[in-house]
Amino acid sequence: MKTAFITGATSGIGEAATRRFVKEGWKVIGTGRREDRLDALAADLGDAFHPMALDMRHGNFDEVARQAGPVDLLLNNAGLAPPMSDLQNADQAPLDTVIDTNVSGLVSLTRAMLPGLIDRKGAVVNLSSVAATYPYRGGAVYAGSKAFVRQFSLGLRCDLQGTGVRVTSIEPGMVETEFTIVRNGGDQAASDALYANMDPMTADDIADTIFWVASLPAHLNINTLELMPVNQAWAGFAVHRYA
Ligand code: NDP
Ligand code: 8X3
Repeated sequence: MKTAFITGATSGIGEAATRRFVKEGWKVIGTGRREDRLDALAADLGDAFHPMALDMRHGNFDEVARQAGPVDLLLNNAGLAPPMSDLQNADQAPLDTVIDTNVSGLVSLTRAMLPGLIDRKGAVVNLSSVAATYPYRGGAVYAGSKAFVRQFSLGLRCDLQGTGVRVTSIEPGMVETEFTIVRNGGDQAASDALYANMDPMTADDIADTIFWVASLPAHLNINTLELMPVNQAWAGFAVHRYA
């Protein structure tokens, strides 16, 4: 039986991927901070699901890797965005949370899991974002964290050449999950407004894509994969005009 280690299994894309991989006969070790959600998943999914409470900001990642054992897939999905704000008006603490989670935790966990992934000739799938490539106002730290994830993924491919381990950066646009609720401090209405009347992608859309990437033949590596809802595209350049 193949094993996937999925961070952020308590919600959104990570939960959908957990359900998809279990349905396909994989064992899934799923992490997150909300233990009640991990317990609910365990009750629902049975023996194939192994919950592991983990805060990406301060995990003992060597111990996590020891407990997990070798895995066939590391899905680095846990992540979040700080409230939208120009940096000159932003509080520091939410920015630190994002960098510690999206960047530092992801690197530390990946480093610790690599020996087991090399043993299994497994795959690393990292959740980046279209924000890595297309900046927007108020999102500099989030975009920067996701640009790190993208470039880290490409660099990791170089380091792992010859090991058989594959690395993919998945870069979605708008997916309706708890992402925007979290970004807006729990404001469900703000999330509803963002995704209204535009058919956002679903967590299942991204889970299907991740499963497809993980199921490709061992000689084939998807380097980066960018997805958007049809109704999302790019804005033009912003031009400031003086009075
Ligand atoms: P959700 O908010 O629904 O899920 C985020 C997950 O990350 C939760 O399971 C949460 O678990 C976990 N998480 C957050 N912070 C931490 C932490 N410090 N330690 C451990 N786990 C943490 O959002 P999505 O499913 O949408 O997001 C998943 C990934 O996809 C993120 O990396 C996001 O940046 C990325 N993404 C999302 C897009 C979107 O439009 N939704 C688009 C592009 C990329 P818990 O709170 O229990 O710890
Ligand atoms: C978030 C994607 O398009 O909502 O990673 O900014 S988007």
